[in-house]
Amino acid sequence: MAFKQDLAERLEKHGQGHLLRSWDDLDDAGREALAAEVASIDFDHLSRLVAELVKGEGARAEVDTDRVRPIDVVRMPQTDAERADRRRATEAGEEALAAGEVGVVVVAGGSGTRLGFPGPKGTFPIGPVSSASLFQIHAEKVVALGRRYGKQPPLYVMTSHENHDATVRFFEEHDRFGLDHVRFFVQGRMPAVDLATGAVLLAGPGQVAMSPDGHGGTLAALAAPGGEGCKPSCLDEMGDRGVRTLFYFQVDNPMVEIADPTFIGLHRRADAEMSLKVIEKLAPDEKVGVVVDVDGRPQIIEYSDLPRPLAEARNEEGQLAYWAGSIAIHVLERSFVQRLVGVHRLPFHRAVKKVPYLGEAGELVRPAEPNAVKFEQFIFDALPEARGYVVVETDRAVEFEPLKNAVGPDSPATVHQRMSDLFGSWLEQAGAVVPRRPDGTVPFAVEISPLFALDAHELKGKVEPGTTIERPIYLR
Ligand code: UD2
Repeated sequence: MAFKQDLAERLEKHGQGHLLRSWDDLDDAGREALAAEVASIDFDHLSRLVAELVKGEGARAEVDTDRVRPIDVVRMPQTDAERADRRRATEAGEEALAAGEVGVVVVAGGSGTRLGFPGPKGTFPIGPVSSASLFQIHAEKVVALGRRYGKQPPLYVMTSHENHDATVRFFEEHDRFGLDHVRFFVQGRMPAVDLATGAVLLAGPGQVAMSPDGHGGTLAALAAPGGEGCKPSCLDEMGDRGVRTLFYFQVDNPMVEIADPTFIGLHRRADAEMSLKVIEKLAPDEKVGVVVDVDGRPQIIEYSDLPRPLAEARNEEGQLAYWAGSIAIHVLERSFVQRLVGVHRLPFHRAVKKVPYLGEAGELVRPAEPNAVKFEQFIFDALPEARGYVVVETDRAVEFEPLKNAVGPDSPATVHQRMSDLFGSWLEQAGAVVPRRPDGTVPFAVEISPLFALDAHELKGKVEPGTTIERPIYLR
C-alpha cells in the first residue's frame, strides 16, 4: 500500500495520477511492470515538454528568416579538375574502409504507419524482381563492401521495443545474410500524451502508451550498455574494433550507396565531425529537410517547419534558393557521438498522431482523428554541435527513392521503377541494350544484386557488350 502511495504522490505532483487508475485490478506482476515503467520516465522533463510543446507556453521560437542563409555545398563535379579532386577523396575513403575504420548504422525503429505494412519496415519485400527485403539489399551491400576492401564494416541496426524481436528473428531466419558482424540495439521510448490536456495516455490497464523517441535516439542508444547492461555499448565496441567513422542511413531507402568512399573521403579530408548528403529539391513542398546556414552554423530545418517565404525563395537563376534537401544520409565521427552523449540533449519535436488509449470506463478507444502528441528527437539536430561539417550533393536518380507510402509517391511502385531505371543505366554503361519508354524509364523490372555488382563500374566486364535485355532480369 505504501508502495502505491509513493507512486501516487510522485505522479500527482505532475498531474499524472490517473496512470494508477487500474492499480487495484492488477496482479503483482502487472503492478511491478507499471511501477518500472513509471520509474523509467523523467516526469520533470516530461512536464517541461508538455508545457512547451503541448500547451504551447514558451513555444519554441519560429525560424527567424533574417538569420538564415543558403549553405555551402560540395556540388556534383563538372570539370576535370573537380572530378580529379573527387577521385582523391574516393581514395581517402577507400583507405578508411580497407583499414576497417568504418562502421555502418541503419535506423529501423520507425513504425511505418504510412506504409501500412504489419512487420518491421526493413522486412518489406522491395526487390523489383527478387522481392528481396530492404534488409537483404542493405546487408548484401555491406557483404560486397567487405569483399571489395578486404574488411567487412560491422553493421549496427537500430530497432524499437515494438519491432526488435521480429527484426532479430528475420536476420536469424536468413542466416544474417552472410554478415560477419551485425548487432541490434534498441532505441529509447517516450510516453505519448493527450493532445488537449498533456495527460500521459494508457495503452491498456496499467500499461503506459510509450513510443520510440525518434531517430535522434540513436545517439543515446549507441552509448547505452547492451544486453541488460552486460555487453559493452555499441560505441565502446566500435572503439575496440578500430571503427572511427560511422555511416548512417534510414532503412527505407534501398538506393543508398552504403559507406560511399567519396563521401567518407570528403568528410575526413575536411576533419569534419558530421557530414550530410543532399539532393537538389525540385519543388518548394518536397518532403525533405533543408540544410541551411543560421548565423554561420549549419542546421537542418524540417520540411514541416520551413517558413513559406524560405521554401519558395528563388535565386537570380530562378532556382530554389534553399535547395539543399537532406536525404538522411550522414557520416558521423564516433568521437563526436561520444562527446555529445551525456552533455548535450537533442531537442524534442512534437508529432501529432492517432494513438489508441484506455478510456475512463476502461474501454480501448481507437481515435478517428489525431488525439495525441508523441515526442521525437531528430539526429540532424546534432549538426550545429559539430566542429566541422561537409554538405555533399548527390544525384537523386542514383541514391534516393525512399519507401514511405503504400501507393502514390515514395511507394513500392515508384521504388521499383527507380531501381529498374538505375540498373538499366548500369547495364547500358556495360554495353547492353536496354529498351526505354519515351519518357526514358525502363519498361520492365531490372535488378542487380549488390553481390553481383555494387556499382556500374563493377558490372562492366560481367555483361557481354551488345546483349539486349528484353524481359525482367535479376542478376545475382
Ligand atoms: C525523414 C526526414 C526528412 C527526409 C526524409 C528522407 C526527419 C524528421 N525527416 O522524413 O527530412 O530526410 O526522411 O527520406 O527525419 N526512425 C527510427 N526511429 C524513430 C523514428 C524514425 O528508427 O523513432 C527511422 C525510420 O525507421 C525511418 C527513418 O527513421 O527509417 C525516417 O523516419 P520517417 O519516415 O518518420 O521520416 P520522414 O519520412 O518524415
